[in-house]
Amino acid sequence: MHRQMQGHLKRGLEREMKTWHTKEEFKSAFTKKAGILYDKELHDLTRSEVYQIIAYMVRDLVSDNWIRTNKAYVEKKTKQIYYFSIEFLLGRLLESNLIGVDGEAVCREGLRDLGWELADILPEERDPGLGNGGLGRLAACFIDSLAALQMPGHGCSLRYQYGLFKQKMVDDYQVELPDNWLVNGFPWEVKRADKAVHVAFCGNAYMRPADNGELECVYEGASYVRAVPYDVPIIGYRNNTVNTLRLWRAEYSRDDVYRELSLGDRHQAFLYKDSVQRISRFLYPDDSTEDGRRLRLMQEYFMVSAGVQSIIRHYKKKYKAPLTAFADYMGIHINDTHPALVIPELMRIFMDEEGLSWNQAWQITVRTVAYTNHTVLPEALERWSIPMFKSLLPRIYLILEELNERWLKKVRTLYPGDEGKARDVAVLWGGQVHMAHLAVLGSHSTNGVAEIHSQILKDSTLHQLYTCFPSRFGNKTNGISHRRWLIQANPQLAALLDDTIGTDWHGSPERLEELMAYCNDASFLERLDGVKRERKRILGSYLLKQYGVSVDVDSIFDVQIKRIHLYKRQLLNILHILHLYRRLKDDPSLVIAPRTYFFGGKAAASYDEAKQTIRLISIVSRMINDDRRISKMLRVMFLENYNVSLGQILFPAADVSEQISTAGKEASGTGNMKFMMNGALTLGTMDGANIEIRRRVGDENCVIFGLRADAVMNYYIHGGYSSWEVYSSDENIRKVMDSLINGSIGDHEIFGMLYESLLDRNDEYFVLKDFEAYCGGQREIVRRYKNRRSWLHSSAVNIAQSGYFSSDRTIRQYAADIWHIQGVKV
Ligand code: NBX
Repeated sequence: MHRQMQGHLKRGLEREMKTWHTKEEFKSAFTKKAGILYDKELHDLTRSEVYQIIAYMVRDLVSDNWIRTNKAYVEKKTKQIYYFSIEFLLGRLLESNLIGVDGEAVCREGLRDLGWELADILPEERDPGLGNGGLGRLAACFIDSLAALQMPGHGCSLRYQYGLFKQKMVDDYQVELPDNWLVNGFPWEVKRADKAVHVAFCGNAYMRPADNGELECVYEGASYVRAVPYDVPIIGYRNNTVNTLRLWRAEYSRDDVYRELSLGDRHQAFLYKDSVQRISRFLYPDDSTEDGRRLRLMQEYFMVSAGVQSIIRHYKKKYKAPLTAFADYMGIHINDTHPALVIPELMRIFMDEEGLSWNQAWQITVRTVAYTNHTVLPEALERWSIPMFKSLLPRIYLILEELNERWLKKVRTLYPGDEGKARDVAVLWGGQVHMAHLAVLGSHSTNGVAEIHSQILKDSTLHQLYTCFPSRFGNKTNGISHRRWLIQANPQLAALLDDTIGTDWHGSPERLEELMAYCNDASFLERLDGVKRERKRILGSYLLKQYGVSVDVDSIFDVQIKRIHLYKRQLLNILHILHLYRRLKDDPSLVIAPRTYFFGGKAAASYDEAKQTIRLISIVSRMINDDRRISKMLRVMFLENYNVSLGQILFPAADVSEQISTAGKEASGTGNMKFMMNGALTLGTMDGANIEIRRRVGDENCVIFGLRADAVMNYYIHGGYSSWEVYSSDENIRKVMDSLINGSIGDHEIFGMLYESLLDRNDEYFVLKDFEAYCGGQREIVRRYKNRRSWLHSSAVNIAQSGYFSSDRTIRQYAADIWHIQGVKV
C-alpha cells in the first residue's frame, strides 16, 4: 500500500519522466522482455541474459524521448554541437543509465524479488574500452554533461571491434590481449543502415579549368568504403533529454564482394573484405610509434568524412536553410587533432559538391570548427608524411596545398624574410602535414585543458600561431562527471552528503561548497571517516576475491592510477618505495606508519621503458609483500588491467592521490579531480589542474612539491641538469639507483633501460632532481595522516571544493564561450 502510494506520488510529480514506478511494474516489464528475448523460464536465465534484458528495458524507456529530443532540436532550429573524438572511453553503461532514468532502486528491489542481486548483474556488462586514457574519458564525461544539462550536443567516433587491449600480467610482464568487447553484442547500440554514407580513399585528383573559367577538381579512380552508423543513446540525468553518440563502422558492400567472387577471385574478395574491415577493427593503443600510421590516418579520415557528410545531410534535410548559415546551426568540436581533417573535408563538400567558392567555404568552415589541444609533448603532436597522405587522400591533400599556399603567402607578406615564422605556422612543411597548425588555422577557437597548459600553448607550443590569432586562444579547465565519479562510484559518500547538505548538489555540483560549514563538525567527520573505511573495505574484499591478496585497511591507501609514461613518473613513486624498503631493511628497529601503495595503468605495447617500469613495480611489490616483517608496514600492489570499472572502485578508497608528473608536461589530468571529489589529498607537482586544485583547497589541504614548470623550462633551455651530479652527491639516490642494476631486486633483475634513461640519457623528466622533494612530500603526508581529525578536515575540504571540477561547469563554459548554445527543454 505504502509503496503504491509512493508510486502514484512519483508519477504525479514527474509526469514526464518515463521509468518503472514500482518494483511490481519493473518485474512485469522484466518478465515480458525475458519472454520476447529468450523464451525461457526466469530461473533458467543466465546473469548475462538478465543484464541484456534490463539493458533493453532501459532502452524501451528512453526510446520515445530519444525521438522527441531530436525533434525538439530540429523544430526549435537550435544550434547543435558535434563532439568529434577518435576515442570515447565510456565505461559500463547499465548502472549510469539506470540512475539516469531514476530506476536503480526499483530495479534492485524487483530483481531481488526475482532472485538476483543487481550488484552481481552489473559486472556482466563488458566495459566498453573505446579509449586509451584521459582524452577518451574526457569525451565520455562531456557527452554525459551535455545530456545532463539538456544541451544539444552529440558525440561522433568509431565503432572499434576491439577496444583498448586487456592487460594481463604474466611473470611480471605486461601482456596485451585483444578486447573482443562485442562478443555478446552491445545492447545500447542501434544500427542505422539507412543512414550509411560512402568514404573515398586513394585514386587521383587534379584541377582543370571549368566552363565558367574557374578551376574545378576532378577526382577519379577512388575506392569507396561504406560507413554505417551505430547510434548509442546518451541519457540525461532524469530530464528526458536523450542525445546521440554516433559510432561509425566500416563495412564492405556485398555487391562488391560478389563482383570479386564472380570474377572468380576468392582471394581478391577476401582481401577486399579485410581491407575494409581493418578500418574500424582496432583502437590504436599507441601514441608513440610509426606502426600502422597509414591505417590510423585512414581511421581518422573515415570518421571525419562519414561524420561531416551526415551532419551536412541532416542540415540540408531538416534545417532547410542556406549553407551560408551552416555555422549558425551546426558546430563541430575536435578533441585533439585526430579529427582535424574535418576542416578540409568541410571545404571539399562545400566546394566540390555544393559549388561554393574557396572564400565562402573557408569562412563557414572556420566559423563551424573549434579545437582542443591535449598535449605539449612534441612527440605526441600529430604529423603525417606527405607522400603517404597524398596517396591515401589525394583530394584532401590538394585542399591542404592550396590552404597552405594562401596562408604562407599572407605570412610572408606580413613578416618578410622571416622563414622561421613561416615554418612555425605552416600546415605543410619539411615533407609533413602539421595537424595542430591546421587545427588552429581552420577553426575559430583553440583551447588548452588547464590554465598552465593553455598558457604554455600560447608561450611556446603554438606561440607563433598565437601571435597571428591571439583572440582565438583560451582555456577550458577539464572536469569530470560527478554523476559517475561520485553519485555512482561512491553511493556511501553521496548519501552522507545528501544527509548533510541536501541533494541540490546533484544538479548543481558547485553547491558541494556548502559542505565547508561542516568541515570542523566532529560528527560529520566521524561519518566521513566511516565512509572512507567502508570504501577501503570494499576495495579490500574485491582484491581478496579477484587476486586472493589481503590489504590492511588501517594503512594509508596511496594510489597512482593512469597510463604508464615516463613523464608521469611512476618511477619516482617506486624509487621512493625502494628507498623506504631499504631503510626498513637496514634498520630493523625502524617503525613507519603503515602504507599500501597501489599502482594501475597500461603501457603502450611498443613503449619499452613504460613496460620495464611495470615490471619493476611488479617485482618490487612481490619482494616487499613477501617480506613478513616489512609487509606489516609496507605493501605494494600493481593492479592488472586498470580501466574505468576498476577506477570506480579505486578512487573512493584512496587516501592519497599521486599526481607527480614533471611540471609543465601533464596538460591537465582528470584522475586528480576524481580523487579530490572522493576525499583524497593530492600529493602533487605544480602541473596541469593540480595548480587549480591547490588554489581551491589551499596548501593546508594538499601537499605540493618539486620543480616548477619555469625551472624545468630553464633547465631545458640550458641543456638539462646533470643527473650524475645528483647521483654522486645524494647517498639515498645512489643506493636506490644502484639497486636497479646490481641484482639486488627480485631474482637478480637488471633494469638497465630505466637506469640508462635516468643517468646515461640524463633524466629527461627530472626524477632524480625531484627525488628529495618527493621524499619530503611523502613524510608530510604521513605527518598529517597521523592527526586523524585534521586529515578528515582536509578530506572534507577537498570534497567541498571539488564541485568546480564537475564537467558540468566545463561544458557550460564551452557552451557560453565557444559553441554559443543553450539548454533545450524536452
Ligand atoms: O588528455 C590527456 C592528457 O595527457 C591529460 O593531461 C588530460 O587531462 C587529458 C584530457 O584532456 N591526453 C591523452 O589522454 N591522450 C591520449 O590518450 C592520446 C591518444 C592517442 C594519441 C595521442 C594521445 N594518438
